[in-house]
Amino acid sequence: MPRMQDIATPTRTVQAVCPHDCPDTCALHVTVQGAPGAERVVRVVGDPDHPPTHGVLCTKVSRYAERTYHAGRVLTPLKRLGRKGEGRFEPITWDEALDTIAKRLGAIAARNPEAVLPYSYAGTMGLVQGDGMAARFFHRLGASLLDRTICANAGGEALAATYGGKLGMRVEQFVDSKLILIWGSNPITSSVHFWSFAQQAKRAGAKLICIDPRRTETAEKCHQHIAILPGTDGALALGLMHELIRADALDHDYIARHMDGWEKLRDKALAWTPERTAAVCGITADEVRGLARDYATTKPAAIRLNYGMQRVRGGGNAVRLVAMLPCLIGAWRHPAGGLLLSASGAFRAARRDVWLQRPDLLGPRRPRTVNMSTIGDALLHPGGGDFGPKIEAVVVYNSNPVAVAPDSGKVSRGFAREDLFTVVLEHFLTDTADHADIVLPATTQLEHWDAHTTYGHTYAMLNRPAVPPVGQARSNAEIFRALAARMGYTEPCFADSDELMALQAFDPEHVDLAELQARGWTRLKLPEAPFADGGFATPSGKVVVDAPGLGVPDHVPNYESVASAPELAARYPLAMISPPARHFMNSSFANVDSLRAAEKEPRLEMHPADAAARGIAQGATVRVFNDRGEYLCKADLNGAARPGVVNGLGIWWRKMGLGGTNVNELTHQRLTDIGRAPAFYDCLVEVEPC
Ligand SMILES: Nc1nc2c(c(=O)[nH]1)N[C@H]1C(S)=C(S)[C@@H](COP(=O)(O)OP(=O)(O)OC[C@H]3O[C@@H](n4cnc5c(=O)[nH]c(N)nc54)[C@H](O)[C@@H]3O)O[C@H]1N2
Ligand SMILES: Nc1nc2c(c(=O)[nH]1)N[C@H]1C(S)=C(S)[C@@H](COP(=O)(O)OP(=O)(O)OC[C@H]3O[C@@H](n4cnc5c(=O)[nH]c(N)nc54)[C@H](O)[C@@H]3O)O[C@H]1N2
Ligand code: SF4
Ligand SMILES: [Mo]
Repeated sequence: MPRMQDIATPTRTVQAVCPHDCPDTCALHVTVQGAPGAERVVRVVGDPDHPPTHGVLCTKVSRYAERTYHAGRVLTPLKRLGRKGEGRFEPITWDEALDTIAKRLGAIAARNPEAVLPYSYAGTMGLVQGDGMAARFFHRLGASLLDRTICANAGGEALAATYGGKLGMRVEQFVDSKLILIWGSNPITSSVHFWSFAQQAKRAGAKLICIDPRRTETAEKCHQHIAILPGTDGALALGLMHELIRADALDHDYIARHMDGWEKLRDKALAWTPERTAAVCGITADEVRGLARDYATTKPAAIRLNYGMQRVRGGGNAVRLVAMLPCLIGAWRHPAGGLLLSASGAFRAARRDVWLQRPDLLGPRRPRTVNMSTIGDALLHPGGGDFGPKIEAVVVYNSNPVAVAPDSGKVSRGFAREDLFTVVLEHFLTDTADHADIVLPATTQLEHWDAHTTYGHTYAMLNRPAVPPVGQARSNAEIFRALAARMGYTEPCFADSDELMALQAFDPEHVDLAELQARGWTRLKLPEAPFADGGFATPSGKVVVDAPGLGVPDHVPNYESVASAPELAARYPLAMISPPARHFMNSSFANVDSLRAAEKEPRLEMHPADAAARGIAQGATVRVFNDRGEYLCKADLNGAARPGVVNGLGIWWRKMGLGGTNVNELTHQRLTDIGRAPAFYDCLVEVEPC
């Protein structure tokens, strides 16, 4: 907000990028005001010239100044005073903080560097403040590697097994689609710019169909909503194939030239009649037939898949099956046909990962890999056997695992271990930071350099710092650079500045660096219709049906569902999904008052019949529980939940929850069929009034 004395002060605008784990990766214009050295951000708006995001921001990031100048911002290094988790700290100097950390990590690494674990995800998706200098540091140390599976790995590896990479339609092309299946995706919440393209298509006559267990705000605005049971998308895809075969709606020429092994899948699909499909998916046979008819006859047909459908046991197989549908009808022939889950593979050649991350600093060492999705079990492991050494130190940046990782009762017990040395680089005292021995104040996107790729469009992006660091904050890269110096690492790469790393993050062969620096963004040179004539990124150039090590895809039922686990369902009969809250970004923004006010309070959407059977009224406080734990929240009978399914919206900070837990107290650590990812939406619970 402008202060009175600044009203007359001239402003300037800085070109920036939204850092969040959102497919849209908006270009930002940051307005700065004040004398040099004392500048403040007064406004954050979208860049109207950036084609995929055209000047519009979501509510969350238009409040970015509020987040940056939040009273709860960590402004100095902190040392823990109370018990782990209590959140009591005292300020210390940077020297004391860095010396303490270097001494502890050095001592552990002298015994076995694999006992040190870096833990990070996509608090920022930047190439510099993500795994740039941090990766160099941990490679040089020889720390354990982290398997970054928590979000997109089931779908990502499934797509790679099918198309050869995370590749798909150009998002701008959806405006010309005539049928759009919005499948496991709630773009009004999670990708507003895709939604605006879909709206344009709708105005031009396209039909929009949403396939989602929840009646989302997006489902409300589509022509049709098919409310399938969680974890049954693979069955629905097979049922659609059955109908495409039966109606002979297949593009035989496209299949013959660009698919490898269709016959093997064809036999499987023939067993999935509309009746069988409907029974598994919890919908009607007419819905299956109608959807197949629309998909076979409306051209061009496009599928916007998102990661919602792959957070179940069979999520990888389901994505493989859905990804084959556009090949069967030759939808890829048209630029506005095909499928988009993630386009991040388009940047593979453009980003200079090896230079940024320097895996060569490992030398001959081959550290073990720890899966971030099972961090609860990993921290509680006594060490030994296949696991390797007990984890003695964790360095967390860009992530809030105590809130976001599954089975969080175990995660918080792991982080509460008195013998664990924990360092957290953060903006705020999150649930995870509360467990730290040392908290280090990190800069936000408005205070540091970065370079960005994205998974929702195909522009390379550059973020310039708008203001100097707030308080004593330092960028992640600056912190790891300083730690490297304390540890005595003398390789010249530890002297690279943030600015140099951001400006050199892309390969000039693939990215127009002059345009990137001048405008803040530049489009990758890619074909309008990527697979119009095949050319998939697989070794054969064809879509792979029978993938090495994976076989022919099939419907894989949930670990936990009424159909697949009847004994468990006798005690816990409701399937719970926990999709994103509109005003939060995972657990980020849960502490921004205006956004939390918009979300009101932790809630569980229930179907009125499921609520009535349990004596639960609208707004009542309920106890949601299973063998793993309990979560207290408010029942919301708003019409969004289908019978048998409850929706626990958003990842609230545990300490804001009525009972000190959040929805992940109920989720488990079993992994998906492909990609070693969490099955957050594969979860049975019971609910009672409280
Ligand atoms: N506002 C907001 N935006 C976000 C996020 C956020 O937390 N808040 N998170 C960001 C992140 S980290 C990511 S990875 C992206 C994408 O994150 P996604 O989680 O893919 O986000 P959504 O687009 O909300 O889509 C998920 C949808 O899938 C539905 N769903 C759940 N289970 C199933 C199922 O078994 N089958 C089907 N068909 N649907 C199912 C849910 O009800 C939900 O509507 O969004 C990003 N954008
Ligand atoms: N039940 C359930 N659980 C889920 C999901 C779900 O749908 N349901 N979604 C899952 C998904 S898709 C994802 S991606 C994960 C997300 O999990 P996380 O990646 O952990 O995401 P956030 O909760 O947003 O936490 C990011 C943290 O990074 C910090 N941060 C941001 N920028 C910087 C920076 O520049 N430097 C430093 N040091 N810190 C920074 C923020 O303040 C924030 O606390 O959660 C997963 N968990
Ligand atoms: S969170 Fe997504 S929609 Fe919002 S500003 Fe960032 S990139 Fe844009
Ligand atoms: Mo994610």
